[in-house]
Amino acid sequence: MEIYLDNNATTMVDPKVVEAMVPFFGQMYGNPNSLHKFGTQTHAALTKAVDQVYKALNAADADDVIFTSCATESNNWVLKSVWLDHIMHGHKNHIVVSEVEHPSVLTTCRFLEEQGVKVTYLPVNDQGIVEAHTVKSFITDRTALVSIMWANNETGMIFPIKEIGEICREKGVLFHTDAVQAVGKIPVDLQAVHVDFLSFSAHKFHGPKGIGGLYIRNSQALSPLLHGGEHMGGRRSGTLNVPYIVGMGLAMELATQNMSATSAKIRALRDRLEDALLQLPDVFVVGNRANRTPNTLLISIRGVEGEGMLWDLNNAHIGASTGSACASEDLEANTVMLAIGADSELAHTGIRLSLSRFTTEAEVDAVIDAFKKAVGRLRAISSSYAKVQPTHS
Ligand code: C6P
Repeated sequence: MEIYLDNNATTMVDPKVVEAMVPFFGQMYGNPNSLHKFGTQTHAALTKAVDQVYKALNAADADDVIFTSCATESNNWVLKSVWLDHIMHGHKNHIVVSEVEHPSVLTTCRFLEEQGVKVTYLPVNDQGIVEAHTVKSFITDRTALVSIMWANNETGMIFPIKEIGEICREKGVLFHTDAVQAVGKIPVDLQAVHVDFLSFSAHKFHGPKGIGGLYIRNSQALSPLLHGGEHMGGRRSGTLNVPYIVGMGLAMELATQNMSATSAKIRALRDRLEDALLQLPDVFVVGNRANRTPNTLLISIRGVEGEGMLWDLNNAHIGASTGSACASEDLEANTVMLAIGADSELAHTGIRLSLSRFTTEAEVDAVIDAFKKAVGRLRAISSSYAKVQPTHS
């Protein structure tokens, strides 16, 4: 049995989504901007997908949703265009983000710092989230943008987006949220929160890779990142990727319908896994599970190097990760664990287990067994754990 517990890195495309996409590669390949029959066919499919996305997010208007190639593009677009529109050509000079944002936000901020922008990286509390009052205390009259993720990709911890949005509204500061790990996992209702920009990515909710989007409240002005033709009203040029957009529309609809029942099932499996692993000595889970996305668990096992654990799990046909997939080759300590104050040794032991609606109870039980065996084997050869072991033997 092959078991995939790395769904925060990417997900399997739902077979129903694949089926819906296939005709748009072969039979219906027209450019949706063309006026002939080939174009009108795909244009209709595009309109349906826009509808599926804006309804799933409860956006006020379909024109507020723009398709991009991925969330990395959406995040770059917001940060760089706010810099262009409000910092280079305005009187503001400051952006506020959390220190645990995804690299697509943090690396863009480093680039903007090189251009002279002042960036504040907000600290997180021991739960790994930024508190709303912290955001408030760092906003100045020169702050152009606050960008805080809705849910963290490594811990699953959910940030107080509603409160932060209210603070930004009161202060007259633009608010962006990277909702990549929230959309499709927890309710995201754009009329219940004050958010100016929101990024999402289809491959996190059983849609295809290489397609995402940016919600722009009231279609407000934001300079394009890609200049060109009149696609998406000239806001994001480039011929529209119809098969992928069709796939994302359906994937979002499937992920958000019956969400409470689906997430209750995923949560029950995640909690079963977490409870079983917490029986082991010297094991810690980051963040209170009530305020976490239902599918995520970041566990730290004293004395067990994360990479060693991944090796053993991989040999047991289980796919997991030590954290963000885009940082997994550098063998660095888990950055979120360091941010919440874990020592460097512990921060090298983090393992992220992320479930999906396709995860089964049998798979969870097999992971529990494999995990226990791996912990026993790896601790037996761990010199650092040997020092603490007498208290547990
Ligand atoms: N996180 C992870 O293993 P793309 O791939 O560009 O559509 O999404 C980037 C991205 C942006 N924000 C958050 C919060 C994310 O989690 C991701 C992708 C993966 O955690 C791959 S690094």
